[in-house]
Amino acid sequence: MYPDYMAESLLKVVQTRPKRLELARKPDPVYPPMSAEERRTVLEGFHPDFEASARRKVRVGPNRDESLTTEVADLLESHAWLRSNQVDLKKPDFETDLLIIGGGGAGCNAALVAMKEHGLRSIIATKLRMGDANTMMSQGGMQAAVSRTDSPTRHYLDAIGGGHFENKPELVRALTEDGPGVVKWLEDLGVCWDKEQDGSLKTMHGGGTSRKRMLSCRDYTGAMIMRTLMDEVRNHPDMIEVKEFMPAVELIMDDKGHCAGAVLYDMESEEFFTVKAKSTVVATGGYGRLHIRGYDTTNHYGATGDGLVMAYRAGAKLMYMDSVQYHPTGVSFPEQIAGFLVTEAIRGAGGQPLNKDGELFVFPREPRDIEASAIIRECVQNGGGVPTPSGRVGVWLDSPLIDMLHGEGYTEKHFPAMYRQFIRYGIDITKLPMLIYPSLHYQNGGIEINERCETDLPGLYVAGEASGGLHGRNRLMGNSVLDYNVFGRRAGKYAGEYAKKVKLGKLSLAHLDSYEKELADAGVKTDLVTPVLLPSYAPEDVRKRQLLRADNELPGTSVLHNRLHDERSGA
Ligand code: MEZ
Repeated sequence: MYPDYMAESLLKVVQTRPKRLELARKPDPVYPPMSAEERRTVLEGFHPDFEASARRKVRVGPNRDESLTTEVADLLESHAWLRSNQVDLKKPDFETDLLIIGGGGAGCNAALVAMKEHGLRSIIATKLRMGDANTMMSQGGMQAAVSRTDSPTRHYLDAIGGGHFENKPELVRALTEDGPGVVKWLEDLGVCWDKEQDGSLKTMHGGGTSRKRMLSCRDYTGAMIMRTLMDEVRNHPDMIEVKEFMPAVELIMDDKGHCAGAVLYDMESEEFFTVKAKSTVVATGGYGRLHIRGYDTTNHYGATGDGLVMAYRAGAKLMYMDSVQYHPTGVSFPEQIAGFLVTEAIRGAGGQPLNKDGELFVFPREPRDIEASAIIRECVQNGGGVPTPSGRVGVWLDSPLIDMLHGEGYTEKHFPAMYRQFIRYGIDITKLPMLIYPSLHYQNGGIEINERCETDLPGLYVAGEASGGLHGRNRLMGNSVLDYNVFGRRAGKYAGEYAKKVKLGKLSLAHLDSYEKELADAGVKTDLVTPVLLPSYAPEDVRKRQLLRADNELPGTSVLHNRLHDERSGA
């Protein structure tokens, strides 16, 4: 339930509703969409990427001297868990055709296609359980041009416009042209898309879409897709081996510069294991749990940008790592679920963002970066936000309008996840608005790929949120769900083709030593050891005690014991 002091503001929402409802029933926009100039002004003034300390130059690696998001630069200027002499690469613990790092949607798609198209075996190594991924958490839908009034070309133009015309065109072309085929692939595997009475696919609008293009499974779209892909992977244990709680901590190269697998860390036994693979797919997702600029996040617990740092140390170039997506509508209250996603489909269905006086202050379906910036401006500059008991702030998202527009019961039927998320805390979103604020949602950039998911490093493929270039500096809703399916499948196809012909040389971790040297030469001084693996939510005083316990070693080295090395070196 909302605290009593919010009652006055809630009353204003009720008072302004009849007028807003009348407007929403007309074909015209409920609020004037911004001009290009207005968009630029709000972005530069209020998007967190434009804050003075949001970016800094990275001092090492393939993107040296480029301005990156500060937290990403910190992540890249960090020590590895391992040095080359700590692991014996002569006798790898496991060998496979494809090593797939990450057990979300992209990774599962890659393994399935490598098996179905090439008859190849994969190991999926994942930090938590298979499906513990942002894939599982996406709600509102997947874009694909399937309706009679739509086409891949229109989808292409929307995606490029949303990305401020900076997207890599060949990637957008692959995304939009493969879209309809992905819808069929998923349906054939068992995904139950929402349908109209006549059996055709139901489509909705999302921010920045010129046609209704959002396919959904109510607001459990990601859960439905992930469950289906996982079932299919589990159906083939002879071809796809899943190693859970075994994150990769470093890529292995060969002496010819090919990527040749990875070192895994068994979180239960605390041992390192080596995997030799003909090709390697990084599908580790994004970095929401880095809590960039202190923002809450919609992301799952494991989203710590592990693939970025491993690939970067090995020499892969990153793209657009100065750009972060804040979802306009994360939960601001109840604070137990602060940052959780409130799907954009709520605005697609007619939900309106309102200030503390119940007034609309932005067109509800501006592209994400614009919408988020307008909400921040309303709270920070205009004083239009509603404070929460613990010092957060938010604006209302008027959800009761949805049933008024579409008929009683619509919200509970089409947004069951959202309804449950709030009713647990005594807030019935069919009767009361939600209090929301932007929440860190997506890594717009990532490891640079081409349309075959290839990186600068032969044998290293990347798919899904870990990759960069597709979305430019702003992704539209539903394009990430399509992204991990399209490029997960492509990674399986092209990494498979490569695996069939490559001849690997001698395995090596020499790049780790070179990177350490580069850090020293650049004068970088840091305690940070990465990949982060699990984010720490311990407060400062607890952290200090943890450091003392570690006997002043680098934080984390006491946690990760290199038993493999100890055993092999007889220590
Ligand atoms: O693409 C997304 O980020 C998505 C589907 C999120 C949402 O608002 O539901």
